[in-house]
Amino acid sequence: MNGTVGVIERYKEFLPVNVDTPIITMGEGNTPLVKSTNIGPSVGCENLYFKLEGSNPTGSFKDRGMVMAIAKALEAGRKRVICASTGNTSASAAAYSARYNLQSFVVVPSGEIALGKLAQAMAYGARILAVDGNFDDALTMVRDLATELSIELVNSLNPYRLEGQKTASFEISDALGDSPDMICIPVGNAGNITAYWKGFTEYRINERITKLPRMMGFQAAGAAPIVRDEKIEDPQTIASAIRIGNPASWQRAVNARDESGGNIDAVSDAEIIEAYIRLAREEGIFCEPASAASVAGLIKLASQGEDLKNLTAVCILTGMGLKDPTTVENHALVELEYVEPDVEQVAALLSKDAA
Ligand code: AN7
Repeated sequence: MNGTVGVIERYKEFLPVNVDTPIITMGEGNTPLVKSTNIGPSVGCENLYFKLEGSNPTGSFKDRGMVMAIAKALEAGRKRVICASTGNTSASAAAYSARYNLQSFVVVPSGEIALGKLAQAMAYGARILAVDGNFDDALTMVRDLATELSIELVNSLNPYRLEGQKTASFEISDALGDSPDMICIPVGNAGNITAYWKGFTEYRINERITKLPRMMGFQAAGAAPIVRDEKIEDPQTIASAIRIGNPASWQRAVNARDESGGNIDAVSDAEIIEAYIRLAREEGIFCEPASAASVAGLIKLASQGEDLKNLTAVCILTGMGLKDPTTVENHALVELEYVEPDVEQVAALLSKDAA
């Protein structure tokens, strides 16, 4: 009986796989590419798709890269892995480590990661170090720790992470039959925009696609070092996943932007929350706030007069909404209506509202 085919098996000809690389998986990749029903038409973009990366095993795109990084760690005989994280990398590292009998250490900015992501790291049994500082401080520390203790670093500084993550652009191209015209993607540590661009360019070289997309990256306004072209000492945004002031793949994201004729812009927290609620209420898609930055960005492009009519655009929804229940509580709260189990009373209440 064949097991589930993951991204390593499916795309191994494009990945650093040799005879000693274990073909591991927990079903990452092959995520839905869903056409927009309401938001696209409302902004004049008839061919808008959402790539639902929240459908990965731990609820974010990180699993595509983590499976590759863990495979290479196993190949090298490593026993322990470490990462700094705004939450999703730690959830993914902890899960794949648990599955393949590695010990995981995750370093998170104290008090700044979404509740569901912390719950995941705990459930998977990671050792969790909450550092008194932000993500950038945590990343600086783990780089040194990894060297000092000879532990495998599984942040996106690990080149295998981006190799795995580039498979998302293969899937999008395979599903659409060619490259889309535009990718809208949130930017934090800037690994994912780098990985997507690498994937599209490799597919183009191998003549799997005939064109390349414009890469449109979006940072949160309070955490927009690439847009402002300077490090942000104290980044702030409601989208905690992308609260990053000094991205590791900064220059490579700039290259992806420039080589693709794209742009990296900022969206405000208000725009992020508006897109987040619209996705849930107009598309039935519940993503996390950072993911909604991609859609906030597309809406911003439309409002600036960008003609989206004849192009195919894909917004990358990087993580799923359940990871961050606090944002729902604070920004999308619906008051519960307490009722008795009495049909007539409830019917009366509901028909009153309908009138
Ligand atoms: C949902 O988990 O950096 O630009 O430590 O969780 O590749 O960093 C997460 C980033 C977008 C930004 N959307 O991607 C981490 C971490 C979600 C994310 C990003 C992240 P990059």
